[in-house]
Amino acid sequence: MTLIRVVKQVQRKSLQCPLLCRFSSDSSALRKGPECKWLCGSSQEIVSAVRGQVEVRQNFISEEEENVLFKEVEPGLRKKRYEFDHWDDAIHGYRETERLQWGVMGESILRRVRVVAFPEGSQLLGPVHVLDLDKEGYIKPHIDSVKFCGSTIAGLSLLSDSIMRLVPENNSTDWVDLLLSRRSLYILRDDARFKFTHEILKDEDSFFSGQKVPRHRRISVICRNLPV
Ligand SMILES: O=C(O)CCC(=O)C(=O)O
Repeated sequence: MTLIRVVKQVQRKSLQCPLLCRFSSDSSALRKGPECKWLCGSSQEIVSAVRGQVEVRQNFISEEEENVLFKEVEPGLRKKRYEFDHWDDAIHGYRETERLQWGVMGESILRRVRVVAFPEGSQLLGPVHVLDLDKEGYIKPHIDSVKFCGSTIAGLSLLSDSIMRLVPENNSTDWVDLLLSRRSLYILRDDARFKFTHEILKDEDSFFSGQKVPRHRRISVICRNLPV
């Protein structure tokens, strides 16, 4: 995994504790916001800090489009084994590939991603990164390499819901959770991408606002821009 630099792996208390999630469900400010369906955090301040720099577009692709992308990437992934044993890897239980050429429908989905996610004129990393997480797999807290990736990361989630957690690099007690529903598109920009670690929680820790979010096998299709 060349694109990811693990910056820290912090031992944090189990954050599925309903008390810690109460903030999101009790806050009338958040309850009124459209993003409350997919954004919660340890405090109002931390949620405000990422607002505008994180976005989840639920149902960004249809079931048919999910199937098209799955059929494109599955044959290549199937040739590889899930990797579990590298203790120092940022990812546990994964296989991955990169894809430059897509079929007509795949290409048109990716065009839509590029239009909504990246600043106009942004130079994009050519190959699209495809990451297949086993049901037991998870991604540890990391910040993507600033050498290889620019200000924006955009990913489609196939096959499973999951929780992406962001933690400020300089304060590991605060956190923000994004509910990445199956077929959604998430976008991380600027400080949310540079100053927060991000991770995908393992199934046993996968809760949103106190509600269990079962994590199955999950494939993400991730686009990035280049550093300026
Ligand atoms: O699977 C995902 O959507 C997240 C991937 C990730 O953390 C990364 O590529 O930096």
